[in-house]
Amino acid sequence: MKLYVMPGACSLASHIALVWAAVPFELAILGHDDVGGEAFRRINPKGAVPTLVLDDGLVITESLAILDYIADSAPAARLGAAPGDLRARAQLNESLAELVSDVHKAWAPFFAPGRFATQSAGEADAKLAAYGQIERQYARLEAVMVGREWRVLGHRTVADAYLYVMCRWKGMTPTPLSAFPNLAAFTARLEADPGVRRALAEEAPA
Ligand SMILES: N[C@@H](CCC(=O)N[C@@H](CS)C(=O)NCC(=O)O)C(=O)O
Repeated sequence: MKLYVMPGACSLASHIALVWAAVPFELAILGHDDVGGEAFRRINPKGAVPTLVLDDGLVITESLAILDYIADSAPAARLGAAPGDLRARAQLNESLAELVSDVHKAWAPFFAPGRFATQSAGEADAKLAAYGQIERQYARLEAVMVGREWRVLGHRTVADAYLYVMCRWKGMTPTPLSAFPNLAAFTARLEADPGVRRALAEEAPA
């Protein structure tokens, strides 16, 4: 299978998950222009990463679907719920849905303020409003992580890969991640993880 990513983007979570899953994959590293370009839109018309293309040609988009697929394809790696454990699956999906929707989307006015203002003068305000939304999301995640090593299920899952990426992004806002000690400790643990280190190295510019 082939995973399309942009360095440091939300696609890093799928990249980490594939490394943890220990399944063979090819990595395609794209820049912003490639992601929005015509050639890539023929693969994923949404022009977004992550995009996973299976060996039989099936294209899977959306982090939640990709992470779920990776977890299910490598049961031995225990990155998801145990087969048939509906309660655990619901908990995992709940945490993933919250990360890919509420948390990721809180960043939208930060990354693309122009989409949230009708005049360029409003863009700075859109960004400021984003900080408020972002703080609320991270305060909630911080509370969830009190006394927990992993985001959900009591063991490492694909949700940890995504939470890690969201924690990395926090450094781009006025309030640093260190203001959230449980998230900072989680991030430090993941930064020491060999799979995370490999994925980061693979995405680092040559
Ligand atoms: N709903 C999608 C969102 C994917 C998304 O927004 N990806 C961003 C990177 S984090 C992207 O590809 N943006 C296009 C660009 O920046 O050109 C998912 O969860 O996978």
